[in-house]
Amino acid sequence: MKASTILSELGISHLAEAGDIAVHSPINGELIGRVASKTVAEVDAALAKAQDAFKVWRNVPAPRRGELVRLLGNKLRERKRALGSIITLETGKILQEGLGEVQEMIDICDFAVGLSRQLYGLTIASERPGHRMAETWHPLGVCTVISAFNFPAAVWSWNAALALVCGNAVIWKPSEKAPLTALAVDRILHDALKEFGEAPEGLTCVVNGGRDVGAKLVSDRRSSIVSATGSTEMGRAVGVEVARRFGRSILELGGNNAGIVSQTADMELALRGILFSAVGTAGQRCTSLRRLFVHESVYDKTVERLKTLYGKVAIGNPLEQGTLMGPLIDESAFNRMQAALEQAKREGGKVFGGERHVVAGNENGFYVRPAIVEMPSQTEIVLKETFAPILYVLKYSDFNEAIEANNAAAHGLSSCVFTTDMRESERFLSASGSDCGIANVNIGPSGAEIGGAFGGEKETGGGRESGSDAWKAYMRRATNTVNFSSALPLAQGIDFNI
Ligand code: UN1
Repeated sequence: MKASTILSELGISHLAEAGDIAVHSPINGELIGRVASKTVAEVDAALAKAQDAFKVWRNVPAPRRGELVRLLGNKLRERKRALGSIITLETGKILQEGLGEVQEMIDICDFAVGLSRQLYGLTIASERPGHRMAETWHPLGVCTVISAFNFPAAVWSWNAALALVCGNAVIWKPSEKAPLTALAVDRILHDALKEFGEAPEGLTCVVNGGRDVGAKLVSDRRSSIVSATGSTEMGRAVGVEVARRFGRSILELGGNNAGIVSQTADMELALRGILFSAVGTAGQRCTSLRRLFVHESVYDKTVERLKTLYGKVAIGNPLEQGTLMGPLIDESAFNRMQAALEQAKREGGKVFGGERHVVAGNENGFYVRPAIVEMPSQTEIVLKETFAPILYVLKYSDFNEAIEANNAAAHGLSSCVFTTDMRESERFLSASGSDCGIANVNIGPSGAEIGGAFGGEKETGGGRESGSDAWKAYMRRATNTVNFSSALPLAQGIDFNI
């Protein structure tokens, strides 16, 4: 499959011709497009336009706003294959996962359409006679979405689908490593907007660019909501900047996700779960499994079987059927992985795999064998998130100790336990169990459905996106008290008469 064919099928070849951002496919290093960065002045203009659009959009009834998102979902269904392919070309994830990412977009559109008729507020019993209390949810303003390379389309859609039905305008700053996917999605959205026919101009836009573009968006008060996905380092800077002006931020940062394999685990199921979450997407999901605590009685068997499975993983061109693991995003990701493995060795680790894997015809891609590293304890490197297919495996003897080990990481995104012992699973999910935003039983930590709130605690940033009541972060709440009596009783029984 040629990049130019996919780009023209998506109608963006003319947009991917000239500009300062060169896009190389991680599959083979080939230059597949060039995209122009916006200037700070252009970002300023986009913010002004988005704010004007918001002022119109907030008065469009929410179910009508849902219609735009319904049309977007339909267009995504039609373009699923082409969009999934450009995601694969640009990120190196296997086509199954590229298509899965588009499916995730379709799912959140469906969710948001339903939500557009369910932006419910509470009615509240007033303590005063002849009074009614209620809360109403209103649109907030411009929602700026900053997305990462590894989910270059789905993360935008979790935010945009919700933000749009909630009555906000949306500005998107994609990763510099995946600007073509963003242009393709923007093109599809443009078709939906055209068919919808009555959305204000400037309601949505893509602003490609580097740090200056990001900094402008983050510091400008017109970005009422900043939803940022990426590293903890980036999130720390964004969070502080947004807080400085009392804006609202939704942070979805890294994860150093763990799994526990109990002596009662269904081993076949556990092995499949571990493999998908540690090796899938070449370990480049924020939910990837990175630390595994195995009960001492099943430790040797688990490690041995994992090594056998790892040896069978088909590594290669992610566009080819049968491939389970594509390349890392770029050379620096490869270097970071190698440095982590070196440090693990220095810290007493026994490394299996992890070396560069040459794929014939794609010699410029950074393919690796996934690594299993047996560690004596949670050393410095184990407690660091390395965005690569490295699985640190450790032994435990007591379940409480395993929970503590799970919670020892600075991040708190996702976690899981493989067990058939109900006491263990319930303990893991309880208040004194996993401290993560996602805690699973007999499922790996990655591959969440959109229906649940997605995000995590501690250095993961605390934000929630996607399902459940995550929509509330995209709206402002007003508490209304209406007095329909002819008296004016004060709350708390205060007497204030002259
Ligand atoms: C991410 O890696 O940024 O739960 C998001 C998952 C996917 C989303 C991952 N649904 O693995």
